[in-house]
Amino acid sequence: MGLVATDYGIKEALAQLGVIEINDGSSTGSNFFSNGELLSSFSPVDGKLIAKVKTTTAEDYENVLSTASDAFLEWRKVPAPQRGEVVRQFGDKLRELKDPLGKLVSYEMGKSLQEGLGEVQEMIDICDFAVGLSRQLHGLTMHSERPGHRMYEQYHALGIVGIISAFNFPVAVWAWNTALAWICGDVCVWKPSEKAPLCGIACQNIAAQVFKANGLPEGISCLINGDYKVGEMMTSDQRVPLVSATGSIRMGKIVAQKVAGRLGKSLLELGGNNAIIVSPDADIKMTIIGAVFGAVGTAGQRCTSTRRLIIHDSIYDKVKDALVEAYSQLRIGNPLDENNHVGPLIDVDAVNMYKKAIEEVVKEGGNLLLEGGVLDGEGYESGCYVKPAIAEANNKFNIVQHETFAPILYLLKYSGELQNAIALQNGVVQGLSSAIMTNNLREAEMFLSVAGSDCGIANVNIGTSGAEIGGAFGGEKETGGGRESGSDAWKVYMRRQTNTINYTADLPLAQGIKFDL
Ligand code: UN1
Repeated sequence: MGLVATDYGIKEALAQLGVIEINDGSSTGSNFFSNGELLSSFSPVDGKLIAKVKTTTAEDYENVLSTASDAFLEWRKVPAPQRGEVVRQFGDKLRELKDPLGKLVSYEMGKSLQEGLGEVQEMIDICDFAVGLSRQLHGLTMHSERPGHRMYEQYHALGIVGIISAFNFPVAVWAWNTALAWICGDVCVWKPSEKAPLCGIACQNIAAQVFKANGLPEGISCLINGDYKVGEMMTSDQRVPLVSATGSIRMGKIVAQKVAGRLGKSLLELGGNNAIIVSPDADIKMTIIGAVFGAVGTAGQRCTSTRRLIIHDSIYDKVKDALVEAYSQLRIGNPLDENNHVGPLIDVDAVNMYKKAIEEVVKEGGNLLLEGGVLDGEGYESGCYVKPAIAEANNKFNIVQHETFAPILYLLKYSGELQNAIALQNGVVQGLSSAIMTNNLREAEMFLSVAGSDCGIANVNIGTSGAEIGGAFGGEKETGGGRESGSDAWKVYMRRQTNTINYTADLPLAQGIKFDL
């Protein structure tokens, strides 16, 4: 079966993105060395096979690595602001191709078209950020304790950066990594999720065009495909000094141990279990908007999705009723149709996990306010569309402690002081995103203080998802501790060197040591 022709213009989008079908039944694009078994990409939107791509064998991987290594030797010599110029052009290409790429994201992954376009916008934004940064890779200077000496530090390119990304942000997370890594002088080898391989090929093609137009080797950007075994080739490879991995906590623990075992660096963006605290001083209307988007946006498949609402008992019933009412307005269906709010889950496995989580919460004593369920019938043929669920639950429930990548929201009640809500919010192993809805300055500041949220992201009067690229993105505890995207996250993509220069004719030793011959 060939590339699927649908009403949504996917075939045209794939053509615009240079994803082509070749006569052996696979689809390919630029710089694609893979010759392994075919991997099928099905759309959760309509269950149809979109295309097949070849996976990367051990031999292919060796080719990729030597291409990347050669490209690095050239790329690292290009001055950083000129690397920034190339990233600027890459951002411009993304602007040009925003529509087809956003559409492909939506069709291959299942998020709404608006969110697909928003994801491409995140790519564009990180490119702009990286362009500015390419003139700001600053190190510090220090005063030496020795006369006639100068001390300073500089940042050098690290080498090959391995990127393992997840299906839920099939293009943006790659861009957060590559845009920074490229201006830092690194080259990237990317293993996209096996659930969204066409997004990978499309992005690779865009990067390849830009490198080619600048007379630069395409190996600055490399693509490998397949399941976790392909990722393992990078985690155990000494030639890859940094592995940036986004995905589950289970996956992250394996990657971290493998990379640490060879004393490499890893940057981990793992699961979240994000809560919004709703204080008695919350604006209820804002709370409902933030909570609903956080819980059902991307069908609850963001690592920043809102999983728990921690509501003060004095307003609990009011919030609960408003929430149930808001959920009744949600339209579930084809994400390419802009009238719908909630698209499908990524695949039937995800649907099964959603069903299991709902069973679990009931078994543990939870009370379903909206019991969810899988939709069938016209438009729902893929079997991946589910109804968002809400359950009154307890933070101690095993299922509440776990991240289920689905639109299931747990309501938790607190009474008395804000500190009680903060204890619940922090009472999970994950530490990605958190929020408080309050108009009380004391509560807001307390939530942000050292005794407040223990997460990497803590918001006031905003939901848990939808972080901007300008801030460092990532979380604490089992979320993995990594920081990507904005602020000074670039530093992890470089190696720091401390330089001391003696411009005298003497050789005094530090720490006052005398060693006269
Ligand atoms: C993710 O789900 O892996 O903050 C990333 C957000 C997005 C990124 C999410 N900007 O929701």
